[in-house]
Order: sequence, then structure tokens, then C-alpha cells
Amino acid sequence: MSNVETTTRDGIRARFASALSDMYQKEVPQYGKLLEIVSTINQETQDRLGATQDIQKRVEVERHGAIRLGTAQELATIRRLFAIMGMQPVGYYDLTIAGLPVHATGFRPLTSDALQSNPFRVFVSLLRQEQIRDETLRAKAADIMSKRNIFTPRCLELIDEIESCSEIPASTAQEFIAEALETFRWHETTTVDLATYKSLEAAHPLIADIVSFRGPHINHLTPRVLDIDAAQTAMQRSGLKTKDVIEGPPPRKWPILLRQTSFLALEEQIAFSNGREGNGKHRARFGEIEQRGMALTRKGRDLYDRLLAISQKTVAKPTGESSANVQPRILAQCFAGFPDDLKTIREEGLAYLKYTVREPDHISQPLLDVDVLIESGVLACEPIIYEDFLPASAAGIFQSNLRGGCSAIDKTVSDQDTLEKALGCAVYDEFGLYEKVEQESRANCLQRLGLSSD
Ligand code: OOG
Ligand code: NI
Repeated sequence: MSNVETTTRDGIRARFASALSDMYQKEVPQYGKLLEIVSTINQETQDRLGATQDIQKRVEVERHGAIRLGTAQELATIRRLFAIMGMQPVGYYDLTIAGLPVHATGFRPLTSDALQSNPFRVFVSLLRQEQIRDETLRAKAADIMSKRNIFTPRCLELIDEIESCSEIPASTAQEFIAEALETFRWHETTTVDLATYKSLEAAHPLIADIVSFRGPHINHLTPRVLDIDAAQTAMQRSGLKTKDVIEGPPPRKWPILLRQTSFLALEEQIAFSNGREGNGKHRARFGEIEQRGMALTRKGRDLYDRLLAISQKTVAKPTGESSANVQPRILAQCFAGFPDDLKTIREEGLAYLKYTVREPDHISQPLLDVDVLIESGVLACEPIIYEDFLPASAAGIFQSNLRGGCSAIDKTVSDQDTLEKALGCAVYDEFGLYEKVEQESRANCLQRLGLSSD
């Protein structure tokens, strides 16, 4: 084995993300246009703010995507597929609260090093089949999905093979990437006939999208942008039809969590019954951009959720003005309650921060108090970037891309257990991951200063 060229999970992820981006660019040319806009804005913003090389390198390739799966079996295999690329399920997102018959997790790398190497993530939703109210239709949907295999036979073999490797040969990895890509490809034909498609769509458009096709086409890829307000304007100027408002918090000096906007899903030609019944139309695929800010602690997140809920209630009151005008103003007013300077954010414990040693020599006496070390300039801190998703924003993105009115679904209790059983493992708690990065950075600093933290 010694002469065989091998590769790493980080390397496979980077190459897979790049191959997927190339494929999606060919499938949806507007996505290519979006990449150009984002790249220009990022360049301008970096020039203006003087971004570090680390940020430049990361942002250039940073993307997330999304797929929607139908069965527990599909989710269990997708977990194994993503594990090969060093991606693990983080967080639980219940979307039934927003009237959508799915729940979800985000697959992503876990450590700072892996994220810096390539931060590719995928939002994976799973259909909650019990949300198909009509029993006959529910049984039919289950039957249709039990007959499909969203992975190529060779992909399944390669997953088995790579799982048992201590080192992954580069040639095996290359073949795996090509086979895995097939699961994410768009199909212009459905496996179901028009009548079935219509009944699934009547139950919920998302159900038709999940059940009708041979595979869970990637429905968007999202590049990260450093100034989303500038990018939204540039998108509109270039003729892309965007959502009215940007999801998430308002613009801030110290950005928090995630702000997202998208261009609306395309109406695409499809043919039913494996191509025998032509002239259908389907909406699933769109383009999205996002700006990432700092990861909030539970305390910070509670404050965020509270302020967002107040702003949503206020926006919902009719004023006669369009939401594109009202929403940003109300959002900004409500979020005046969220401190926007790093000192207060740190003192109130609202966000996770990474500590570094700035002036080791400034230390005059052994002080263990990080606050004092920050005040005296010995330590510096910077925000830890939020690497996950937001359920309310995800719901907004889903809804803006679904055609027509949807029949109501049950606002059931969230069901993390069922999702985890389907996955075959627990999802990682995102707060725990950020906390670990913060604590390690503090411990490193204290050690460098010769101050033990215990
Ligand atoms: C996923 C929508 C959620 C995000 O960025 O929050 C999402 C979907 O439409 O399948 O991608
Ligand atoms: Ni997205």
C-alpha cells in the first residue's frame, strides 16, 4: 500500500463541493451569475475592510447546499456518504412549526481546522410521512419511495469500501466523488404519472418534490457573501428576481448568526411517467446567498429569538406599506435591544469568542481573570463564526420557493428522536461545539502566559 497515493476526508469534501458547484452551474446558469456577483462584492468588501488571508481563502470556496429526502433509509445512507467527506449531522431543525412537513439537520465539518480547510455544508430535510393525511396517498408515497434507490450501486459499494479503509486511495476517492454526484443530479422526468404528482402536490408541494423523482436533486447552492445588502442590490440590478426581504437579523456593526436572501425558484419543464407524459412544470431549484456573523450562546440566542418574534408580530400588523419597506425598519428597531459592541456582547455572555495572546509582556502579575487580561490588552478576542442554519430563515426560504397555496399541515411537536433514529446517531449540539472552541482558545492563552487555568 505504501506507493498508493492517498487522500484525506477534507480533500474529498473540497473536491466534492467543487464538482457539485460545477454541475449546478451547468444545470442552473443563474447560479453562475450569482457566483460572479458574490465574488465581485467579496473582493470590494475585502479591499475595504482588509480581510485576513484565512478569511479570503475560506470565503472563496464557501458554499452550502440542500436536499430533501423521503425515507429513514435514505437519511441513514446519506449520513455514511457525508461521513466519508468529514461531515457530521449538527443541530435539529423542526420545520413543521412553519407549516412544512419536514424536519432537518445540517451536515458539516466539526473542527475549526476542518472548517478552515473547506467549510462545505448541506441542509438535509427528511419528509415526515405522517404528515400525509390521506392514508391511501401516504401508503402510495411510501411504496413509490421504497422502490427507488437514490444512490448508484457503485456508490454504495464504495461507501462500504472506504469505511473499512484506514487510508483512502486517491483513485477510490475520485470514483466515489463521481458516483456520489449522481445522487444530487437533476432529473427532467418523474417516476410518477401526472395524476399521482397532482395528488402529492395537493397534499403539499414539498411532498411532490420529494416523492416524484428518482433522486433528491440539489435544490440550491449558497455562496457566502461579506456584504449581503450590497449583494441583494447587485442581484436586483442584474435582473435576478430576489425575495423581498433579507431573512435573519438586521445589518449590524457586529453581525450575528446568519442573514440570507435568494432568487426565486425557476419554473422548469418536466415530463411525467419517466418521460411519457410531457409538458409538466415544477419549481424546486433556486439560488441563495448568505452573510455569516458570530455564533451566539444560548443566552444570546434566546434574546435573538425573542426580538425576532416581536419584530415578526409587529410586521404582521397591516400598515398599507409593502413589507420590503416596513420589515427592515421594524427589524432594526426591535434589534436595538441587542448590544452591538463587542465589549458588551462579551461582558453579557451573548456570543462565543476566540481568544488570542496579544501582548504577553504586558502582564505584571499572575492574573487569571480573562476580563482583566482583555482590559489590559494582554489578550484579544474575536467572534467565532456561526456555522449552522436558522429554522425561521430556512422556513422563509422554503416558502418563497413553493408554488401556490399549501394545504395546512399539523403543527406537531418537534420529533428529534425520530430524526435521530433515522440517522442512526444523535445530532451534535451546536452550542457545545462553539463552547469547546472558545474554551480551548482561553486555555491555550493562559498556558502561553504561563498561567494555568485550574
Ligand atoms: C432548504 C431550505 C433551508 C437554508 O439555508 O436555511 C436552507 C430547502 O429548501 O430544501 O437551505
Ligand atoms: Ni440554504
